[in-house]
Amino acid sequence: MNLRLRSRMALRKPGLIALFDVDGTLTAPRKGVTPKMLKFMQDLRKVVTVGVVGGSDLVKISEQLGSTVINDYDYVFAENGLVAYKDGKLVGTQSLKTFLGEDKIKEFVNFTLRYIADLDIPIKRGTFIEFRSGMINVSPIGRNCSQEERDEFEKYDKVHNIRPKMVEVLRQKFAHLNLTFSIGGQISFDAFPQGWDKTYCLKYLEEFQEIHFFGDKTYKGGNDHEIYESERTVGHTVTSPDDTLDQCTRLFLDN
Ligand code: M1P
Repeated sequence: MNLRLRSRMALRKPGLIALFDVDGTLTAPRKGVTPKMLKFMQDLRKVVTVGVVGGSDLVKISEQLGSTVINDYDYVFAENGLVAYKDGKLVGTQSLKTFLGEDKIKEFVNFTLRYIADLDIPIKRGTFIEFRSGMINVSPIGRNCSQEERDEFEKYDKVHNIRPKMVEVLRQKFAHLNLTFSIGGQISFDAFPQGWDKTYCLKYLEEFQEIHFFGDKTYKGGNDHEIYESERTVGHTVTSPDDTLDQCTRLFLDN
């Protein structure tokens, strides 16, 4: 960090952090950040500490927010904070493999793949299960569908409830694993142990008394709900990246 940046940051309001979800909050779903938002975040970082917390893994967050993301924000929490970076350095990871063990993971993967095999949806592609550090991501259409196919699936799912129905079946079948299922994006859902939702990242933010969280899926069942509701945060619901920009300007820059 250069000296000018360091001295500007010394003026930032202590004890306060602005924490942002990614899809629908900083960017359009699974799309790249706009130059306007990038510039805004740089300006905001001069007055408050900033962080991002996404459901996606770091590869996807970097595709969307840029390859320098871990240095562009004070905190970057991938996979809900199960993979955590502070000041560009990895400060913690959680392992689903260690937590659940291979047998339970295999049971889950086998059942889920069979369920998808029997699913009658218009198109299927590849990568139906993505195993991550702290969660399993399941996509009925397959993660390597095109953008157009992704948008079509999202529309189809809204009518036919493919994901909610599948989640209900898995929730019952794997009740003994105490998993949380979260539909955070367009084509998939995440499965992780209870408590490994976005509130998980708060354990890295003990030094902050005022944590402003901004997210679009703050409703019950959305993947921003728990952190939005947490008594440790001041929750803000946004409707788009532009709304994030407006709300933050009013809160942090207009005085
Ligand atoms: O917005 C967060 C979600 O983004 C992706 O969802 P999808 O590919 O379904 O649009 C995934 O990375 C998912 O894990 C994440 O929660």
